[in-house]
Amino acid sequence: MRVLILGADGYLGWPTSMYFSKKGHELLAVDNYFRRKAASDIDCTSLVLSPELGEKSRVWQELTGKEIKTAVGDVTDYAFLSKIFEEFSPEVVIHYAEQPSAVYSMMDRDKAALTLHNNLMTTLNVIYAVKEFAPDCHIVKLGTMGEYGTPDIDIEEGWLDIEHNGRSDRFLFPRQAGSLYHTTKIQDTDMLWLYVRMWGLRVTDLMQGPVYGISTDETDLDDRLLPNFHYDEVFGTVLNRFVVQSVAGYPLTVYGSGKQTRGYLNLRDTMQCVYLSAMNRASEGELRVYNQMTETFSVNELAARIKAVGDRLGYNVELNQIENPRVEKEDHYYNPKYTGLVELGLEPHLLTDEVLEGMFKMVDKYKDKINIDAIFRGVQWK
Ligand code: USQ
Repeated sequence: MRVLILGADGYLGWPTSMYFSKKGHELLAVDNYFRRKAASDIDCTSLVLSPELGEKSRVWQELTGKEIKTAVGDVTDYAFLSKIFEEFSPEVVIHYAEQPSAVYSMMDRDKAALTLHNNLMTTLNVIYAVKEFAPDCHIVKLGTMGEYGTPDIDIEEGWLDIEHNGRSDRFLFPRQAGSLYHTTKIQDTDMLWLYVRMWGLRVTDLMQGPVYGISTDETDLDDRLLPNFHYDEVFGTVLNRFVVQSVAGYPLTVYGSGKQTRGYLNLRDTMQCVYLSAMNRASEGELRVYNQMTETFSVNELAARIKAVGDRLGYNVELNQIENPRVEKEDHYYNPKYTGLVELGLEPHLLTDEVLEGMFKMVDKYKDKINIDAIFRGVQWK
């Protein structure tokens, strides 16, 4: 398949590019290095600063003999994206080209505006480019479990059948986001659903929970192939942060009561989920939604698991319950369904002690690069 990956320099984008390439697909990996620049502007660069796309692709080819074509440019620039679609004619586009941090989107008005503009314009441009240049192309879009929020009812996989005054219909599951970033993902979904109905597009929307992990089979080949891995307050996800904090001897930053529960998944499973979605195309005129996660944990459960493994490895992990800088429910019901991707063939890599040990080992190699000041700055959401 001709596979176009947008946002290919990111934590998920680069490992995904290698995953598809290894399986023999023709890849075009695109990025504008937004996250590298944004992170460096606020002094929180990745733990491992991987080479830029062209160099990573050269290393990949040297080690595997496989080619990943690359292009540097901004997906909000429709002329740039049109040219990419016209020349490459993708059969599937994996759309990761978004500002991915909830915290970043809540820092100030400029970052809120950038998040809104970037995320909505990239999605709109992908939709138009597909219609204009590759109408049969399947759009695989990364959404987030955070679109649903934490409602007091079970979370279905994308859709809800509602009976009202004796009649019934099927609607997108009610959404209520916890940040402006999460709101842009809801708006993306609404936009995709509109154009699925208008133009018969094929779309898969993946509602992903927080991802953890640093390596995949492909990154294991050479450290220059490692993904951009963030542990700072703005761009790092909680489990990755806790492992880095443990290695740095920084007490784990448990926000509020620590009872906040989310659906997590291993980086390796993101690869599988995206791949399975691409190989099993949505039908014409279908918006298919999967909840992309493999198990649920509260923050306290994660902290306890990491402390147990860290202490056994000799790190003497401490916990610090701090006032929650975010506005979120701390004690809530959480019961999402997530069977769709398993039905497609997902074989989950669950969070075992062995997985955590692997992460500790990897982070320890880069211990000297940890910037303590980036770990917690207390961005207030109020
Ligand atoms: N948390 C802590 N301490 C920390 C960091 C986070 O207690 O040091 C808590 C948060 O308050 C939250 C939970 O851990 O309750 C998860 O936070 P997170 O930073 O790992 O995840 P979040 O900000 O929600 O965003 C991440 C990704 C985003 C993705 C989302 C999935 O950055 O791209 O969409 O996870 S979800 O959380 O399901 O919305």
